[in-house]
Amino acid sequence: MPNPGPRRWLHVARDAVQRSVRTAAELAQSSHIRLGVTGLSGAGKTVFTTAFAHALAHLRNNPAELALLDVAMARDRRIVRVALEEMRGLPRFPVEENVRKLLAAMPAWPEATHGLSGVRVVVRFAPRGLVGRIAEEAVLRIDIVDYPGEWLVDLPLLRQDYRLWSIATWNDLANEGTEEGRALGRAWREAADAAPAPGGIDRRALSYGRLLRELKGDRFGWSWLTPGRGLTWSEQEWLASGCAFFPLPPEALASGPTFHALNQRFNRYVDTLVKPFYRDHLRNLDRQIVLVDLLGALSRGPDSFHGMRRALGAILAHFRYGGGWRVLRPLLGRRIARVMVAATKADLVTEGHRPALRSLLRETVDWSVMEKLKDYQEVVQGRTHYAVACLASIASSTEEIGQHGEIEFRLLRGRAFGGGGEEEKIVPSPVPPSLPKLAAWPARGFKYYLFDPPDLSAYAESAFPHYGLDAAMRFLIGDKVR
Ligand SMILES: Nc1nc2c(ncn2[C@@H]2O[C@H](COP(=O)(O)OP(=O)(O)OP(=O)(O)O)[C@@H](O)[C@H]2O)c(=O)[nH]1
Ligand SMILES: [Mg+2]
Repeated sequence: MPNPGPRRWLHVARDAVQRSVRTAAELAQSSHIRLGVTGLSGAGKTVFTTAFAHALAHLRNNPAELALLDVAMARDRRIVRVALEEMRGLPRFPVEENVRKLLAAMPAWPEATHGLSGVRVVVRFAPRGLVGRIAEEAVLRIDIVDYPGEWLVDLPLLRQDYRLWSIATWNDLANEGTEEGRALGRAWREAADAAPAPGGIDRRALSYGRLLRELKGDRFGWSWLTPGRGLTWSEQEWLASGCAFFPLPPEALASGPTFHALNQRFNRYVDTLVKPFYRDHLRNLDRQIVLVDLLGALSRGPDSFHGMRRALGAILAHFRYGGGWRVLRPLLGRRIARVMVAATKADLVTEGHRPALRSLLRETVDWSVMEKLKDYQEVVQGRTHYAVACLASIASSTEEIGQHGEIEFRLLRGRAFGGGGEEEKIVPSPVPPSLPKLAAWPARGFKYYLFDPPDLSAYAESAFPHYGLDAAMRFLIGDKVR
């Protein structure tokens, strides 16, 4: 009788080799993406993240309807399963709760974000090609962090100290924006033209906070004023943080107890709030979508539009682009390999105006690469893939043809914003294809109207109606699901 010992040993060895080849193949095909969703407050980050996670979670259910990622992949049913998980150390981003509110009989947009939260979307799929023959399954993990847009505006503080910040802010309050906004800034400066005694610091901080709110509000929409938490926190939270600061007149920026106290508060704010936020959630991104609410800024007027442009420019200077090789990451840190810049809420204009929206976006974002994107919607520069797009994460309107006498025109139909479900028809303003100059702003302004979300009850198990979400997903993660 042959001795079974060596043969059994051979079987065990072969199984072990096969298993490790399979694991290596799965690992080679698996990836982990930190997807940065970047945008000022109200740009559409929370709606995007909700729609993105909801679409992926139901990718298996509606392959035909959704041209997401790679059509063949969905059609071949190669998506094995998708799960939404928490990210360690962060409260869970409430995808399900946001979806529930959107699916309700009286659907509602998610509320403005007040703190940090995160979600990990885990996509298990059957890889294609040689790897597919060896490995049964690969995994794509996508991490997204949501935060209040106001926190982004603080990034320039990382490169300033209190003295520099104070001089620049004091100056901007009187010289930026339109005359009406400036008048408000000047009035505050006149009332605050000397350093307060140490006992009056908190009172002055509160009055600066109120000025920020007024200038940030719909009337002016100055989105670049700092500190951002002065806007998102209540007055009590702001004072209790021990970080409530404000600018002093330049001649008061000498030593003295008030200057010293404000300097300390500024440093505490940057060290305990701005730096950790940047280090933990913004510095090490792999992919990024920059959401820009051009239509909202145009509607609010020139202060808002040009202020948004300025804030965006200062923020984007803090991200590191350049893609790069995985093996060099420990040495060089992560760099963003793919970035899409998208004009959000594109459903608030008719289709014919979206090319103008895209071209306005190219001029608004002050990157040299945007020039190349004039002719192409995607380019590669310095090992980073760039794309420019129009996006409606959730389309709230449908387009119709209206008639006035002999003349036909395009209009939008949707549920009036805050109108209890009432439908209305709207003709939005044309979109200016290039930067409107402050002095040449149209007298009646630009009018784009928000809608309430539409009836989404049919979409509990499938992606919401959208414009361009599939293209965004394909660009941002499609190459990782092969
Ligand atoms: N029509 C339409 N409206 C949208 C869309 N995305 C966002 N909105 C509108 O814009 C508002 C703000 O969107 P959010 O996603 O909350 O914005 P955010 O960037 O998270 O803002 P913060 O949390 O304040 O930083 C929503 O309440 C909607 O009214 C969209 O895809 N289509
Ligand atoms: Mg939000």
